[in-house]
Amino acid sequence: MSDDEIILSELSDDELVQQMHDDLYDGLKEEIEEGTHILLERGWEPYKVLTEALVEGMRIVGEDFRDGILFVPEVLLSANAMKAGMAILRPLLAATNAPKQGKLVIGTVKGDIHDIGKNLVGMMMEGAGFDVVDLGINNPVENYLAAIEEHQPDIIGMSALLTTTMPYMKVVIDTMKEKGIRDDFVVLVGGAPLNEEFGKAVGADAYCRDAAVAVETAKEFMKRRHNVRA
Ligand code: B1M
Repeated sequence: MSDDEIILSELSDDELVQQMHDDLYDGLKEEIEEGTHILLERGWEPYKVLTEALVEGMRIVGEDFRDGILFVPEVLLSANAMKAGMAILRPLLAATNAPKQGKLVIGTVKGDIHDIGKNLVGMMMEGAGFDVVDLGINNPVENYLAAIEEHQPDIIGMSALLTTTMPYMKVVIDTMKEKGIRDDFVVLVGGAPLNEEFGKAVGADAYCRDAAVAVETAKEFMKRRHNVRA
């Protein structure tokens, strides 16, 4: 151990969160895992660890990626570190006694390989009592249609992080319309470059700003569906 090595467990909560932002920036997977465990042991709620230590750290990475200070290989390491922290939180977020809500099929659209936000939405939805079928990344419309057929979900969720891939959501929704099945499902969309207006323009039922909004929106739509059926 070098003299200047930082002992994470000796830091205060604020210092540790700050250090985790730095470690995420530097793509240090093991440190992120350790920091996540320490915050949980100190009694932090998994959601607080997720938002304040991990998501906030990734926001900083995103700014420097945008400004050309960080490049793809470095951001990939950050993403790996983030995923390692998320893997620790996942069972904790999913382990609620929430009543069963319904089924969600979710995937990142064709041409797009960003999956952290989608994974986060999936985790939070599981925690809220939804069964989640995750289609992964780079999904052509055929994948959504096949999953609809196989899993008979209540909700279709689509994620896109690129301005070049977000229009593909309309391709999926238009194909559902052509097949006469659009109104059988709730369609929710999300991803950093989207907004409310875009969600309306592509014909989604709602745009979800973040994972917490996705959960609330999904629950609201399930309530409406149950009322209509009743
Ligand atoms: Co990329 N990337 N990236 N990237 N990347 C962005 C998106 C970018 C904004 C960075 C920047 O310039 N500031 C920019 C897009 C610019 C644009 O389109 N105008 C960009 C670019 C340009 C690229 C490449 C083209 C770079 C290149 O190759 N030159 C390339 C494209 C690859 C491809 O997809 N074909 C690329 C690649 C990558 C990596 C592979 C290195 C890596 C992805 C790793 C991975 O996901 N496994 C990566 C990353 C990590 C990012 C940033 C830095 C972070 C994204 C992220 O994970 N955020 C991102 C910068 C940014 O977004 N500001 C950037 C954290 C996550 C929790 O937030 O995904 O927004 P987010 O999810 C939120 C909400 O949006 C919402 O809830 C989530 C949780 O609260 N939400 C949903 C998301 N999906 C939802 C679905 C729903 C509901 C809500 O359904 C119901």
